[in-house]
Amino acid sequence: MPTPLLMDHDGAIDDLLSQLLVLTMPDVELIGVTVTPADCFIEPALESAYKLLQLMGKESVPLGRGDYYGINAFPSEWRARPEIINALPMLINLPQSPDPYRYLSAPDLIIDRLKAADSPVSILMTGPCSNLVLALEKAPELKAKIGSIVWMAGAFRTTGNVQTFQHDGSAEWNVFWDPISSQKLVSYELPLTLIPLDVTNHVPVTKQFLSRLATQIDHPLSNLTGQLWALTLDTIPSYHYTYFMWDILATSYLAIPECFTTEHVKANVSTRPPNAGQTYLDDNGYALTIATDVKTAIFYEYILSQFKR
Ligand code: AGV
Ligand code: CA
Repeated sequence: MPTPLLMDHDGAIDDLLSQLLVLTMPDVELIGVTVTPADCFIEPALESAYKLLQLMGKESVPLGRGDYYGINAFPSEWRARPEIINALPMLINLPQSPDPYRYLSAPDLIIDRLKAADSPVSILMTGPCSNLVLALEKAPELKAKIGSIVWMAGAFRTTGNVQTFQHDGSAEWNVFWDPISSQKLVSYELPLTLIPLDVTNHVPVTKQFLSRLATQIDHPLSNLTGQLWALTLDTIPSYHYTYFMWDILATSYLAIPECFTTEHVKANVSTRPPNAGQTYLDDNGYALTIATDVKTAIFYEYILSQFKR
């Protein structure tokens, strides 16, 4: 029996790549996708999410619309990038997607799907965690329906990737967007595994990887994902950032957990300047698991083989 999975993502290119990757996994049954308006604008991101479901023959998977906006907005230049995706040749002529304002709100879809589940649900988050926290505040009894949570978030023994005013650079963006919800989620002590920058720093999007992917171009998924990844190479501002396989690595954890080194820690989240959104180890904090290392060669091979289907 495949594990039921709820995915919440925030519409950036690697989030959409992650949604595709989930749809290639035989042991996972996607029971809902919710989108957070963080690293995206919500309407084009929901359209992309729907198109990718269509492409994989899974348009029956329900989508939920994130209506809650976090505390610290992502730069608009990043949020606008995914618009290009809907115009790619493999996606532009798919049947029109539904009006995004007809979808359930994201927390309501999460509640609905958890309620309906008759076995423990896995949750994958590749953006901020606000939708899940809103759902669990509204229906706390549904925590019992959650089997595990995997979240691309945080930075523990490495620097963060937020560079902005009133900030010391220690936070990772998915946590920084809504530090209050992040702190709440950690405080619930659910079976939570974070895939932080400590481990995603090991997996940049490399030309070598893209070149190998391009040799499989006869497979439509390799063709499309190769184009999506190519769009990430001019990430803004390029002198600061490399595009990493942040969300893709977190998603892979569902399928190849044995390739990761993990550690059980106690940790907490700061909600105030100068380090709002910093995730830090703290003996008086909350129990959670963090990934600290990954067998990178096996990981890249796994991605190449999934997109060869
Ligand atoms: O902090 C990593 C998270 C991941 O979920 N996102 C991108 C991934 O989807 C935010 C982010 C950090 N640096 C970025 C980001 C960049 N240069 N461009 C777009 N998003
Ligand atoms: Ca993301």
